[in-house]
Amino acid sequence: MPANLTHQYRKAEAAYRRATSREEELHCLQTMLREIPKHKGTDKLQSDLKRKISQARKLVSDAPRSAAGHGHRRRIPRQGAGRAVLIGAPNAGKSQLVTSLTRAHPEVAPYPFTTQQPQPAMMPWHDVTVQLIDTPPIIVEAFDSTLLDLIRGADVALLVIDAGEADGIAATQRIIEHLQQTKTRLAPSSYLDLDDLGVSYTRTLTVLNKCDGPDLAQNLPLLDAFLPRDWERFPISAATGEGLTGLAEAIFDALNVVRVYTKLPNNKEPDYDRPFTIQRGGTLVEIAQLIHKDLARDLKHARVWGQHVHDATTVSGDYVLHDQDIVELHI
Ligand SMILES: Nc1nc2c(ncn2[C@@H]2O[C@H](COP(=O)(O)OP(=O)(O)OP(=O)(O)O)[C@@H](O)[C@H]2O)c(=O)[nH]1
Ligand SMILES: [Mg+2]
Repeated sequence: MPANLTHQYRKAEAAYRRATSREEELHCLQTMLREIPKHKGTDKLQSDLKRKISQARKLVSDAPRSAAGHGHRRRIPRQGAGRAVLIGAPNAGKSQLVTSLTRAHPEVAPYPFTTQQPQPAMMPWHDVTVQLIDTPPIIVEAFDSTLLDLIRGADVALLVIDAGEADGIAATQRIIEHLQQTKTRLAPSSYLDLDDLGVSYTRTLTVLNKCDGPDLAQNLPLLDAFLPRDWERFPISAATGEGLTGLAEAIFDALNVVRVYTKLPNNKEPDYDRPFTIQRGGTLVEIAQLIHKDLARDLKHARVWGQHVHDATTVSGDYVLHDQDIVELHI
């Protein structure tokens, strides 16, 4: 894989994975082609992108206006610093986990197929929120492919497993294997397959739920038999709350964003209540764009406070931001 794909390319790639219309897909592919470093190592990727762009152009121009989007995608607007989708076998405890991490009250019941529709809820984490999406259970024999768009478009998937039950673990194995046959797969990190740009991998945290029960230790070898070691595991109990602080932190980390506080030149303190979040590796100009496009155009410099710089260091638009930097923008 070409190692030197830039932040701008990665950003367009992430946007492509969560695009909800053909037009948006086309736009992201064009950005990816523009941003890809042009050298021998990326020749194949460049030609794949060109092919995908011409396919996407055709789809956009062929589709009647009203059907320009993917008709089947039920859109849940993105909110907060990022999106995590909870997936898993029936009765694994997905809805209980959403209940414990948010203020929402999805139905939780001791029988399968309780959740019928994807439902968003917001998880507070320090000074930001993260969107969690509870989903209906996955049964591979009756797989609902609309779930694939949610998995593909999420920043992170939480694969919730009833680790107290051998059946729950076996069902999870079938889910992973089933997804492996589709173009939307689970993996320890998120990326598009460079050999086939249609295949998307979503970063996955494996959540071993119901660890309050007695059977976790004896079930672990069942998990080891198919779950690769580099898939991060989080033993938790959604019912008692055990392990949830660490899980919430891992969810935020997996979003791969940084929080940035802005401050007006005349104010002593920044606005701590509403940090901006941008993808890790993003620059000062991106923050200016989020505030106003004119600000990005007119930006002269900024002063930055944070753990990685001396207080009030003067920086230019290409300064790469760190988590919890405070910036004072000057035009
Ligand atoms: N002991 C124990 N029970 C749990 C835990 N989490 C969930 N449960 C129970 O497991 C059952 C199923 O929980 P749900 O949250 O409804 O499971 P789900 O994965 O949303 O189920 P579907 O919507 O059918 O896919 C309920 O009886 C919960 O009380 C846990 O950590 N420990
Ligand atoms: Mg449920």
